[in-house]
Formats: sequence, C-alpha cells, structure tokens
Amino acid sequence: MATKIILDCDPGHDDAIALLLAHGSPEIDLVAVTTVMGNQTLDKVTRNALSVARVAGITGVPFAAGCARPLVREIETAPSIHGESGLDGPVLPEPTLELDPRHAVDLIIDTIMGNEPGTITLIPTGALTNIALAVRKEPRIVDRVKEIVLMGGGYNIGNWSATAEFNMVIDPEAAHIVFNETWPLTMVGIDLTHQALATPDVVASIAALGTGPARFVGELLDFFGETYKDQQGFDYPPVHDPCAVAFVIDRSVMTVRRAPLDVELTGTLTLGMTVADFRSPAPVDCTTQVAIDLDHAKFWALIVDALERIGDPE
Ligand SMILES: [Ca+2]
Repeated sequence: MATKIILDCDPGHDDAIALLLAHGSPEIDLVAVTTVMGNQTLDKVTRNALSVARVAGITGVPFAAGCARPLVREIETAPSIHGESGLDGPVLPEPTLELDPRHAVDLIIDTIMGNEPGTITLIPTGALTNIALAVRKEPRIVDRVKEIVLMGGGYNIGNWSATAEFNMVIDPEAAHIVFNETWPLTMVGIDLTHQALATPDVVASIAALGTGPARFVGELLDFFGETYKDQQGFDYPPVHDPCAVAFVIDRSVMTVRRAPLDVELTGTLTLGMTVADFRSPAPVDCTTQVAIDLDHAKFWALIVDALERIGDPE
C-alpha cells in the first residue's frame, strides 16, 4: 500500500523536484501539500508550489499556505540560491489549482487526526515553523503520525553559516520543538544531500525523457547549478529535498544511524547548528536517526522513473 505523505515545503528548486518525485511514485500517496516561508516569501513559495502542481498534473490534493515568518526571528530568504521568484529558471505556468482556505497548520492537523493512527508521514523540506505550531496546537499528532522524515541540518557541516544549514538556522526555535518530541524522526541533512549531486549523466537521462516536466526539471537544474557554483563552489548542484521523499519510497536508498538530536539556540558561532550525539550505544528511548550515505544511482533512478510516469500531463 502506498505511504500517505504531507509535503511541507518552500519551493525552491529542490522542493519542486521533491514534489514531482512524490507525485510520480506509486509508493507515495500525496495527501496534502503545505507551504512555509524560507527560500522566498510565503506568497512566492506558495505560488511556486501551485505552478509546479500544474507542471506535474497534480489535481485533487489540497495545497495550503502556512507561516509567513519564523516563530521568533525575522524572516530570512535565499534569493542568492533560488532567485527573486524562489524558482528562477523555467517559465512558471499560471496555477490552475485553488489554494485550500485552511492555514497549513490546520490542514496538517486535520489530515493527521482524520486518518488512521500511524498512517501519515510528514516530510518537511523547509523551516519547521508549521510543524512546530501544529504540534503545539494539537499535541496528539505526535503519537498519531507514522514518522517524520525531514530535510535539514547536518551533523558535520553547515551551508548558511559555517555550522548551520539554512532550514534550521532561519527558525531554530521551531527545529528545537520538533526535535524534542517523541515521534520517530529521520534527519536527512546536508552530509547526505551533498551526495545527491545532479551530475552530467543524471541531467542527460532526465533530458532524454523529452517531456514538459523533464524539461522543467532540466531548467531548474541549470539555474540551481549556476547559483551553487557561484555561491557555494559546487561543480554540480546538490538536490537536497527529494532525498527525504526517496527515503520514504525506498529505505535502501540511504544508510542511517540512530542518535539523539538537538539544535543550538544560543551559540554565537553555532546558532541553528544541529548536534547528533553519536556516542554509543544510543539511549533505548532515542526515536531519532540521521542519514549517512546515499546510493546516488538508486536515488536518481527514482527521480527519472517518477518523471517517466508523470509523462506529459498537458
Ligand atoms: Ca526546501
């Protein structure tokens, strides 16, 4: 049976590919999409999510907008990586889906509480603001979700600062709330996602599909590749967010290690740094784990397969 997921995202080039991967994979039943400020303002990332829905041919799935700023801090966006629109590169089609009238936090709660216990997987690929507010508003979701598989953080490296990853450092208080609940949680951080490089062979196999959505992904990767080269010194762009979706599709796409997790809230050099305690053995009550090694070929095969299944919706 397909796994029901809520994708909580801030599209974002890699979020867009995560959405396409979720929609095109038979192992996934996409039941809701929620947005949060991050890569760009809430209005922009929400419009981007709806544009990607049109590209992918997604219908009948509620999309809801969430938090327009972090819990405590001022909003910080990433135009240097994602451009002024948040999804620069391809022409973004006019959305055809109507936005759900509910706030993302309420759509998340309604979806988790309205489904059988242990059936909804949360996949956050942006700041954890919506998830933190949802668990404060309805604490019963902790025992009710199947698991959380999030993209963010890292146990060795940072990207937005020397020690912190973007999704974590823009709302560390939200991350603190999410990491300190007892739900099963997998952190797919940049130690892992920096292995998910869109290498020339990958780009060629996507281009060979020849469909509209494949061209869209190619244009996303062109822009993302340029900014990652200029801003972060990468030869090829690391495509972070689909890694979390891939893990839900196929556990064997990466190795993981159990470890207690937390996030730094007060450091002057380490604000937003995620800390995984790798001392052995992990406590018996530890419900968190971190992603270690990616199977690059298997990961990209999932994305190519999903795009192939999506075909040409328009
Ligand atoms: Ca994202």
